[in-house]
Amino acid sequence: MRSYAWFNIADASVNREIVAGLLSGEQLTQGQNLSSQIYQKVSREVPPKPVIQGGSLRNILASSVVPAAGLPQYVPPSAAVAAGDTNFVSSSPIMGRNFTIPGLELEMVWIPPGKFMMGSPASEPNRDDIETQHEVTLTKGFWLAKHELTQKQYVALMGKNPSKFKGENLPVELVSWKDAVAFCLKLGESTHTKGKVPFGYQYKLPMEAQWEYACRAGTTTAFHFGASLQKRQANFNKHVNKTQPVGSYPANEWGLHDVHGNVWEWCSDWLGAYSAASVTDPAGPATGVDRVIRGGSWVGNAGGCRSAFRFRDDPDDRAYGLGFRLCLRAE
Ligand SMILES: [Ca+2]
Repeated sequence: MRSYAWFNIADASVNREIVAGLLSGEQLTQGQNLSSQIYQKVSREVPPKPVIQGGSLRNILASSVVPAAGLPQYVPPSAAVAAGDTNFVSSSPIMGRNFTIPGLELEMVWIPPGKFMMGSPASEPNRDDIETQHEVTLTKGFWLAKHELTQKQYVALMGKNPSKFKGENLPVELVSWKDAVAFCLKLGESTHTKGKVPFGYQYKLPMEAQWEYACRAGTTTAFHFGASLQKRQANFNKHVNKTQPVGSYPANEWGLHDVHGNVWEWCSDWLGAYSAASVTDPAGPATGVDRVIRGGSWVGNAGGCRSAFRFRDDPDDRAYGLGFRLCLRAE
């Protein structure tokens, strides 16, 4: 094991060596932690190794697929499986690493624990009163799908396609909250995933706070892109008048696509009022009438795509601008 002094996050060449050591299983000492922001910066230059041992990468976000000198080429799980590598561990979730759910080719992005300001400031244009800004701490990392769930993935597990706009890589829509929850439960019982998740973790819809935290990806502006939303950045406002294949627009800083627009995304929470006080791991009210939906859609305007914007729907309702994004998270 090597010790590392604290390092300057602006100097990626220094960090490259440190992260390369970490990826080889070495540990930070002296109680140091590599923050997600630092790792985000470095991980763009240093790819994760396809196989790691132990938990030394916990709380580190591994998202890069860019090769760097002296390190193994990152191999997508699907390619490794195709090459006969049945021990490819990235097909199972390891904390701190992205992984792909085999069978569905569903890419899951590790979201590190952290703290952020949920809601919108009073100065934000088009804000609603129910967006009271408050500090949220998320104590546990989780995985959120890189994309909205596609029709191909939904059909592979559920055997039917309810969507209005048909296409394998279009987001599934016309799914109720109960349909989305049923998908998560069934996935958790499938041979691809059963017994392969960290203790206490389950496939679920994201909590509203997790959704906004991941959508913001460290930003504080109305959109993760900045103060405004352009039609080249997201599918909204009927610019193309239908859903688009997932990933057609640029990702946010944490690698998530279409958190603004395309289809609304069900969250697990009942809609309720925010507290102005700081909260930890908020799961929403115990009871309610409508479930939270987030992120706007191809139909709606930019204001409804804001990171803080909260919308709602009856858990039995279905709409052709409403789908969901899979989450693997603790209770
Ligand atoms: Ca969306």
